[in-house]
Amino acid sequence: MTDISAILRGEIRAGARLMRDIDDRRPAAMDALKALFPHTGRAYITGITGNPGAGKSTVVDAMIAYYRAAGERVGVVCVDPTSPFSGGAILGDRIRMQRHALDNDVFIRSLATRGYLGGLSRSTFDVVAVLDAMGYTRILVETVGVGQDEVDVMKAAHTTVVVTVPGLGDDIQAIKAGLLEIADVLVVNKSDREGADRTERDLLHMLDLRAHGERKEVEIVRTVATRGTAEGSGIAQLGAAIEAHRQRVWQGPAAESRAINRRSAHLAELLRALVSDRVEQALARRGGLADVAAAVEARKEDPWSAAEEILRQLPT
Ligand SMILES: Nc1nc2c(ncn2[C@@H]2O[C@H](COP(=O)(O)OP(=O)(O)O)[C@@H](O)[C@H]2O)c(=O)[nH]1
Ligand SMILES: [Mg+2]
Repeated sequence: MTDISAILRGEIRAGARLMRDIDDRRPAAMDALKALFPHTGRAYITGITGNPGAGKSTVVDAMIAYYRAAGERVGVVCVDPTSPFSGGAILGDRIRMQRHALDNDVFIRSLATRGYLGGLSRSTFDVVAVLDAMGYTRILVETVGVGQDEVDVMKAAHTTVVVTVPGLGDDIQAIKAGLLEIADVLVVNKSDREGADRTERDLLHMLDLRAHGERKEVEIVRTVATRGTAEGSGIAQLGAAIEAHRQRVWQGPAAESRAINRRSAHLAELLRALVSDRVEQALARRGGLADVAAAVEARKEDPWSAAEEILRQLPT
C-alpha cells in the first residue's frame, strides 16, 4: 500500500517509492495516482529541451539555484540518459549537483527509459503529478530534443524552453524545426562564446519564416549557465521570460482551452499506454509477437485474423 498521506507531507522516501512503482508499472501506482489527483494542480511545470551538449543540465542546475533563492521547492524530472542527473556525469557536473542533493527542498528524479521510448510521456506526467502532490511548486523537466517521444514529453510542460548554442552558423537547421515549433522561450546558452548575436538573429529570422499569420511571441534569452545565477549569467532573465510566458498564456482568456489541450495530451497518452500494455499481455499469452509472426509467415493464419484474435483476447 502506498502511504498517501506521507507523500502529501512531502516525505522523500514515500515519494521515491511511488516513483519506482510507476517505473515498474505496478497497478498499485495507478491507485495512488488516483488518490493524489485532487491534491495536484499547484505546480508550474517548465520543460527544458535541446540538442545534447547544449547545456540543458547546466541551465537546470542554475534554475534550481534561482528558484531556491526565491524560496520555492523544486522538483526535477530528467529524461536525458546522458544527463548528470541520471548518473552519466562527468566528475565536474556531479560535484556541482551535490549541493542540491543535500537540499531537502529539491527532488531530482531521472526516468528509466528501459529501452522503450513510447510511454515516456506517460511516465513524465505521472512523476510530475507525484512531485506536484508532494508540494514541489516548481517543476523542471529536462529532455534531449532528439525524437518525437521527447517532444511529446514536453506536452507535460506549461512553458517549454528550447536551449540552443552559438556557432551553428548556416547549420542552424540543426535546431530541429519541430523543436522551434514547441518553443515558448528560446535560450542561446554558451553566450560567452563567439556568435551569439548571429545565432539570435538567425533564430528571429526562423521564427518569422515559420509564422503563419500572427507570429507566436517567443522571447530569446542569452545565458551563460556555467556562471550559475551570478550577474551576467542571464538566468534571472530566463526566469523572467518564463514568468512572462506564464502571465501571457496561463492567465489570459485562452488559458482554459490550453489547459484542456494539456489534459487531452495526457489522456491520449494514457489511453495509448494502457491499451498497449494489454496488447503486450495478450501477445505474451500467444508466445510473443515473433511467434504470431512466424505462424503468419508459415501461412497458418493471415495477419488480419491474427490481429483480431489478439484483440479478442485482451485481458480486462
Ligand atoms: N562555455 C560554456 N560552457 C557551457 C555553458 N553551459 C554549459 N556548458 C558546458 O557544456 C557541456 C554540456 O553541458 P550539459 O549541461 O551537460 O548539456 P546537456 O547535454 O544539454 O544537458 C558541459 O561541459 C558544460 O559545462 C555555458 O554557458 N558556457
Ligand atoms: Mg543533460
